[in-house]
Formats: sequence, C-alpha cells, structure tokens
Amino acid sequence: MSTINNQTKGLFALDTVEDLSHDSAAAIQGGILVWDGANFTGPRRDLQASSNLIRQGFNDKISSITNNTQKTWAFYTNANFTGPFFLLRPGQGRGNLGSFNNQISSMRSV
Ligand SMILES: [Ca+2]
Repeated sequence: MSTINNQTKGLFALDTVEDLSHDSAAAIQGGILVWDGANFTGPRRDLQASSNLIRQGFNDKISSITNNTQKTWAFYTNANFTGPFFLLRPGQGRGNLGSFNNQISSMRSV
C-alpha cells in the first residue's frame, strides 16, 4: 500500500474526526484545502477566503483541492478571478486537476 493511497483513504474517512487534531478538525469544517502535490500530498494551504494565490506563495502550484465549505467555489487560471476556471461543489474534491494542474492563480466562492 502506497503512502498516497493511505492519505487518500484518510482524507475521505471524515467521519473519523476523533483522529484529527483540533486545528485539522476546524479546517475541515470550513475551508478550502489546496495541495502542491496530486492526490492530496505535499505542501498544503488552508484557505478561508477568496484568494489571489500569488500572496500565498501558491501561484501556479495547486495540484489537488478539497472544498470543505458550504459554498461552490471557482478556481481560475489567472489572477483577479479571470481566465478559464472550474467549479467544486460543497464537499467535493479533486486529486488530479488535469489541464488545470499547476495553473490556478485565484479562487473565490460563487
Ligand atoms: Ca503542483
């Protein structure tokens, strides 16, 4: 079993919240989690609000995302919420962003 598979299994077993630290549980209740690596691996940022990712040091780096908010979010290839984008519904995640891999520069709820 690879490390990636173990992490993915853990990510989706969110009913086992008792296994999480207090900070992690808070993030899962209301944030956008973005990773540099595919399949929810590597450096991570927990974002609570709309962001131009240049300021987060994460511009053109995101390779996987989960939306743990109650809103649909849009992820754009250009700064200031412009350019091609895709949507993630509440609770939805993508471990592989396809043509959007390492392309996202801004994001906001819609
Ligand atoms: Ca990346």
